[in-house]
Amino acid sequence: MTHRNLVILTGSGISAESGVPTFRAADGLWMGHRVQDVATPEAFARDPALVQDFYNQRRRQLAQVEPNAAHQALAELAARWDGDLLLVTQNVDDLHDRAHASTPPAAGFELIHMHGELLKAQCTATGQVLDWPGDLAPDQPSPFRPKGRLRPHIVWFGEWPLRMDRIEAALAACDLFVSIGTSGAVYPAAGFVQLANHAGARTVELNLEPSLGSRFFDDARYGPATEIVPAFFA
Ligand code: BJW
Repeated sequence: MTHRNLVILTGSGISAESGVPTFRAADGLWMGHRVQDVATPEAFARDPALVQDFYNQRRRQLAQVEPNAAHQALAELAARWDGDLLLVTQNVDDLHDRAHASTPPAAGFELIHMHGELLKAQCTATGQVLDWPGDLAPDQPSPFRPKGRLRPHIVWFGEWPLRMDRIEAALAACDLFVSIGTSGAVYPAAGFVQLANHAGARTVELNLEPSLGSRFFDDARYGPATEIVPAFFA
């Protein structure tokens, strides 16, 4: 069967071989902090210095990593895909963006960062988003009016992921859904496979090991993303 409407979901496993740690490796510890202690609105209210520092450090680390063969394989797929291709990433790094910048995609392509982007900041008063202006102080003033503070442009636990209407519409219309490098532990992304199944799509998991939702997929390939992603889309 020839597929035309493709939705790809990626998680931190696709960036692991670039040197970006996954979330649930090392017991969910991130530079000594439990992710749930820093990635919440409550944590930002309680200890903005800790939260801003956590994200400032992660932004700086991004400068030291590069897209890998899996990001590149998706960029090459997007360049030749003759249909709709929605790439939804849970990752807040910019490795997909960089891969697609060097291999421009065809017209039907769109990339959505559903959990936000490390290289952007958001005004707490207006919700406006701007490019990261450099390390953020705990009470970094926003340039927008009415004046708020700047926070990381990150979807924390309990907050609504971005562009969900667009993502759900694409899932309802897709005929192929491929999930890459995600554990299936965090909703709503973990439920996308069932929405795609409901739409009648073929569903495929590409991961290092079976995810929590592996039983919902029609098919799977297990191994490092830099090997199985280029092979699957060859
Ligand atoms: C490799 C590899 C290699 C490794 N090659 N593979 C329904 C049921 C239960 C709970 C909920 C529910 N609906 C909502 C919730 C609550 C919550 C949630 O899901 N909690 C769970 C913990 C249970 N969800 C939310 O709060 C979300 N919001 C929401 O639902 O809004 C609606 C709402 C609003 C208000 C009230 C109620 C509902 C928001 C979730 C935001 C997620 N944020 C994070 C942190 C971002 C900030 C940051 O980066 O600092 O996003 S959490 C973290 O997990 C991060 C990731 O994007 C996300 C997913 O993780 P991922 O990418 O899957 O990583 P890992 O580490 O888990 O897995 C890596 C995988 O790669 C593994 O399988 C490895 O094997 C594999 N791998 N090396 C290939 N080389």
